Amino acid sequence: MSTWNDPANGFHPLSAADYLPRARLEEVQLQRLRSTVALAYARVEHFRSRMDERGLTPKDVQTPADLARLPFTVKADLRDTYPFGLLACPMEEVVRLHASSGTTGRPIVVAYTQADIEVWKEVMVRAFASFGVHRGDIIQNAYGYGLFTGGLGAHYGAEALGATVIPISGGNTERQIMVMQDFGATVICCTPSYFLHLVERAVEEKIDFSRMRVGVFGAEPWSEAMRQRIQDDTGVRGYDIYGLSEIIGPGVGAECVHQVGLHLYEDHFFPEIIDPASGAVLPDGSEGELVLTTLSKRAMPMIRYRTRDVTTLIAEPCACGRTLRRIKRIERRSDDMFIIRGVNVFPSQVETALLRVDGTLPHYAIVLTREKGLDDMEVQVEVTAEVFSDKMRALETLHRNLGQELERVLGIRATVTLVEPRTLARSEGKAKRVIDKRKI
Ligand code: DLL
Repeated sequence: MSTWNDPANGFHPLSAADYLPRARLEEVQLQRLRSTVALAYARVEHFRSRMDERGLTPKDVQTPADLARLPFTVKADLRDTYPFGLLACPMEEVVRLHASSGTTGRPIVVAYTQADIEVWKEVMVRAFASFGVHRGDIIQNAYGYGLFTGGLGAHYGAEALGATVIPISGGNTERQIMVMQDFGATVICCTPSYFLHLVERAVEEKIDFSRMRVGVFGAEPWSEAMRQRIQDDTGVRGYDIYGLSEIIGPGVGAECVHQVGLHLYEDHFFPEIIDPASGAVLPDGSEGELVLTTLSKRAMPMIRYRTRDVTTLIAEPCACGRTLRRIKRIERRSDDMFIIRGVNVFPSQVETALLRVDGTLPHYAIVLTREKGLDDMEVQVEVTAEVFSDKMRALETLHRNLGQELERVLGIRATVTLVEPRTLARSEGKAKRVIDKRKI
């Protein structure tokens, strides 16, 4: 069905799956949904026991509406089954592992069979094609390579598209700018905030952006104002790409050239929008939390995964002719996770790190700032009265230990500020830990 790799498609490979009549798409979805539920029930103890508790078997899922009878899966389920408890295939069939932040000290792990990698490649090719990226393009892939899904996800898609990939990974701004110029990159893949930082530096150094056409921006929220700034200042058209490790990585959905919402690859991922408080499924057009069920994943099928990303499903047809429904850009989450330099951070992870170090109190505040496009995170933490009254050396040791522990848990550096006892605000009810001063 998918023709993205058919040479007869010519310069702009487009996938037939993007344009399926809705009725046909829904048939494909239903068939894949039923086999996913059957696979999860047969092979994954966690899903089987959750369904058994409700007296459900895979036969109870006959229509997409029946999906709402199944329990949700949440990040904590991946933590509790760490590392391989949700695998639906023998380990020998797993060809790749990735990981993402958990809510405490441990990451969550995701696994792929070769067939899963093929699906991932396919959706990434479809995303690149919908941005007008093609064979002949030179793609500077500045998403991080490694356990993060961004680097390798974009890489495999870009290669399968037939484009030239520069696997530069994240960071090292000087080198990014040099490569951008000397290799003549026409496309860049990175977080939108990092691109802003690159632009700031490049403008200072009078770098010419005229060869670069397209930016593939995702992994963190960004605004329409930010897109306009990028497009006006550089002439690079910025496209939004969405995804999450638990579902596959980048390529769950992507904009088309009209830039009016992200088309979801509904033949591989089944979306629902729910009320985050009650869990009730909401109709198209309502704002709520996006819940996704994978339709073709084999190593780690995911049933009704609560993404915590808040958006709206748009069913109206798009001018591009794709029949895939769209989601509005994701501006916020229904939990307290924030993203800094592309890394997901939960305040509970910060707390885990702080509590591992003696001499601190569980009172802290996290201040996020953005200077010249570069995000910074400051952790203000109250010290105990004994440490406070003690010698400078004790404070310095504490300061260093906190910095090291935070970096160990989060994988990124933070500025640590020690403050006097009883100086940070206490809140009644749910504590507000994060002070986000980043503008756009
Ligand atoms: O960020 C995958 C990715 C890589 C997407 C590169 C796009 C480009 P995780 O590290 O698991 O995976 O983080 C997933 O990041 O639940 C959202 O909260 C946020 N996020 C991802 N894309 C967007 C976007 C990758 N386009 C979490 N807009 C998700 C807003 C995004 N938030």
